[in-house]
Amino acid sequence: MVETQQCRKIFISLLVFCIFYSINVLTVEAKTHYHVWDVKYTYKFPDCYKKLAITINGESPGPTIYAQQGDTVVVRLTNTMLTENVAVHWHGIRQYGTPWHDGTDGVTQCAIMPGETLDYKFVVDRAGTYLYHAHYGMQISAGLYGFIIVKLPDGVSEPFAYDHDHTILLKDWYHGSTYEEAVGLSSIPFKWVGEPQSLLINGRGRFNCSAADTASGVCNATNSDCSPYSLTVVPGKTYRLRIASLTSLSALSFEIEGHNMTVVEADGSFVEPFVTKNLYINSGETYSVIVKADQDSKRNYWITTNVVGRKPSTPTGLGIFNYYPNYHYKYPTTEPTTGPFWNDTASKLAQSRAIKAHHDYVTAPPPTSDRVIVLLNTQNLVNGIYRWSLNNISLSLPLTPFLVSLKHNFTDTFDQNPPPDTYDVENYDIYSIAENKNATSSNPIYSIDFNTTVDIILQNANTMSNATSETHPWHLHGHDFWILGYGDGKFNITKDAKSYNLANPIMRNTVPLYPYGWTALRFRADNPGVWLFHCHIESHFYMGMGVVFEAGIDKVGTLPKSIMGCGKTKHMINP
Ligand SMILES: *[C@@H]1O[C@H](CO)[C@@H](O)[C@H](O)[C@H]1NC(C)=O
Ligand SMILES: *[C@@H]1O[C@H](CO)[C@@H](O)[C@H](O)[C@H]1NC(C)=O
Ligand SMILES: *[C@@H]1O[C@H](CO)[C@@H](O)[C@H](O)[C@H]1NC(C)=O
Ligand SMILES: *[C@@H]1O[C@H](CO)[C@@H](O)[C@H](O)[C@H]1NC(C)=O
Ligand SMILES: *[C@@H]1O[C@H](CO)[C@@H](O)[C@H](O)[C@H]1NC(C)=O
Ligand SMILES: *[C@@H]1O[C@H](CO)[C@@H](O)[C@H](O)[C@H]1NC(C)=O
Ligand SMILES: *[C@@H]1O[C@H](CO)[C@@H](O)[C@H](O)[C@H]1NC(C)=O
Ligand SMILES: *[C@@H]1O[C@H](CO)[C@@H](O)[C@H](O)[C@H]1NC(C)=O
Ligand SMILES: *[C@@H]1O[C@H](CO)[C@@H](O)[C@H](O)[C@H]1NC(C)=O
Ligand SMILES: *[C@@H]1O[C@H](CO)[C@@H](O)[C@H](O)[C@H]1NC(C)=O
Ligand SMILES: [Cu+2]
Repeated sequence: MVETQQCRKIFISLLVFCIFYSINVLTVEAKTHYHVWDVKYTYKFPDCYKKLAITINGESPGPTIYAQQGDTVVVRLTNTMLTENVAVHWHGIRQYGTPWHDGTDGVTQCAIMPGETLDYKFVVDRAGTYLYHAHYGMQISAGLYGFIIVKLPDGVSEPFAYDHDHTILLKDWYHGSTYEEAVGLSSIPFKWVGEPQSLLINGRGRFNCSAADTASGVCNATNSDCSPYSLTVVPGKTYRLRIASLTSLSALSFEIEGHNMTVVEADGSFVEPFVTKNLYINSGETYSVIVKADQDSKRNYWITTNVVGRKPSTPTGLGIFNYYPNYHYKYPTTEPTTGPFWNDTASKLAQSRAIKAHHDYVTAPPPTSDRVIVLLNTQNLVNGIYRWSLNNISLSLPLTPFLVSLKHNFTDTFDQNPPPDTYDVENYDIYSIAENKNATSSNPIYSIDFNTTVDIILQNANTMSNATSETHPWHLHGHDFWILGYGDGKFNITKDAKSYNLANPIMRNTVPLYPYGWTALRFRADNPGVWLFHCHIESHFYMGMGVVFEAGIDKVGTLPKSIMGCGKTKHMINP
């Protein structure tokens, strides 16, 4: 009875919603795509091991959003989790004109509370391969993630040819709860999340169930959730594979046994094509590669993904590259490929450097910048808690979202002292154990003059453990940046700025910072709003590894009330 009433209620609201938006559609040329999402916890067996996953309409990964350049996407998201907020970020979508729908808890909105609904609405202004994922707590780890695929306008084609287009989403998977992980990270003594139990390819992996777990039903090797991902190919055909990673921690290498791939797209930009045996991919990055089904078609081949950058203790993630008409679950008789050495930073750096803008699609960066911000990445202790900091400041999100505070001139909701543009470059030894253990946990912002050009130098250093420096994939909201260069050791502006690639740098939204190295970026602050720039390793961001940029706040339109309701915005919504 209760169920029937609920169904009717949902159906009626859906109908009203569709009619309402259909009227809107008639007045514009571009299409509008409506999605109705129910976000809730569901028992899943992605690697055969039972886990409560956050699902969208029952699925993890969630449904792929398809659209064409210039279209509008509307997602009506209802939070059906009983005790947990949620916010969803549209990763790679710049949100021109709709900075309030970037989906970043504490930065651009108040999180959606249990039982509440929010309509996200934004234009996908550029073709390419993008993502969506939770941006609240550590919910990516719990499985709230998926693809956004934006096609080119009719009659326009890519600078490469293919017969078929497929998506491959990579994920590391933990059996523990995200609550336990989050509490461990902020406890004394510190408890690290550790290496993941499995690697998933399109949400599917395989954990080696123990007899006891099988007997108790916690692990079930015959559950259909964990049947392997199998990509069926027709001999002689050419495939575009859109490969993306939304790992919580792991950097990965991806390969298809016996097949090379040609890299052609990165984060929505066309790449000057290059051939490789394996693709390195960090959390938050997307690529398109071209693969030809041109090998012996009497057998199948392994699709494999491995942890790189950290000493792995996670088994290889496996899928099947299936030549038609072989049985799609026929395992190759060969040993799965093991990928490159996990510690081969030189080959990762070489591949990063090989990624340049396609010669017909170069967008030249401004030749100089108006401001240089150098961000020293360190691990610190704040009141005895392990944190990550940038120039001694570890980001703690405010109760009131920055966007609302800035638009409404609140000065008591976040730290008003501007954060430093650099660190003590002369005296800081990036190779020794971090000494400035006592960093500050705070939430100041970098205010950028609208439409000026900013260089960001990410400077890596030793962590609080001896002889250790980690890889951090940095992601910028609201913009693409030009990648001007990567280097080893300490960045020296007089020397290293001379080696910048200003001729054909790729534009991306995510870039790795390698151990003991630096990465230089340039972007134009031409998107009015407040934008997060952060390490895409979920636990690192949770531990404060991010900064916030503001530009052109006076050009931001009236904020919708739907993003309010928390902190000082409570009084701003009418009951
Ligand atoms: C799975 O675990 C069992 C022990 O529980 C071990 O004997 C076996 O070799 C493992 N299989 C694989 C493929 O790792
Ligand atoms: C394992 O999963 C299969 C398929 O879903 C199901 O039929 C079977 O009952 C499950 N086994 C256990 C022990 O739960
Ligand atoms: C892959 O590329 C390498 C280097 O270009 C080449 O030596 C190798 O033969 C290629 N392999 C296949 C299967 O095409
Ligand atoms: C990588 O680690 C292996 C051992 O796992 C070691 O033999 C090798 O020297 C290391 N390579 C580099 C480049 O550090
Ligand atoms: C905030 O301050 C700016 C500049 O002083 C002013 O133009 C604007 O009207 C103020 N906004 C509000 C909501 O008070
Ligand atoms: C960071 O803290 C250290 C140690 O307290 C200090 O020497 C250094 O000047 C600080 N750096 C910045 C950018 O504030
Ligand atoms: C840490 O720094 C804060 C100010 O940032 C200061 O109040 C506190 O006393 C320092 N603690 C230690 C142990 O140095
Ligand atoms: C930003 O500056 C560039 C170069 O001066 C100019 O072409 C562009 O129109 C400006 N954009 C905005 C939004 O003001
Ligand atoms: C730190 O590691 C280096 C290289 O492994 C080693 O030579 C040195 O003795 C270590 N120092 C400490 C304090 O453990
Ligand atoms: C930076 O490079 C310049 C030019 O190579 C050199 O003169 C200077 O000493 C370097 N600075 C540092 C701090 O290494
Ligand atoms: Cu990081």
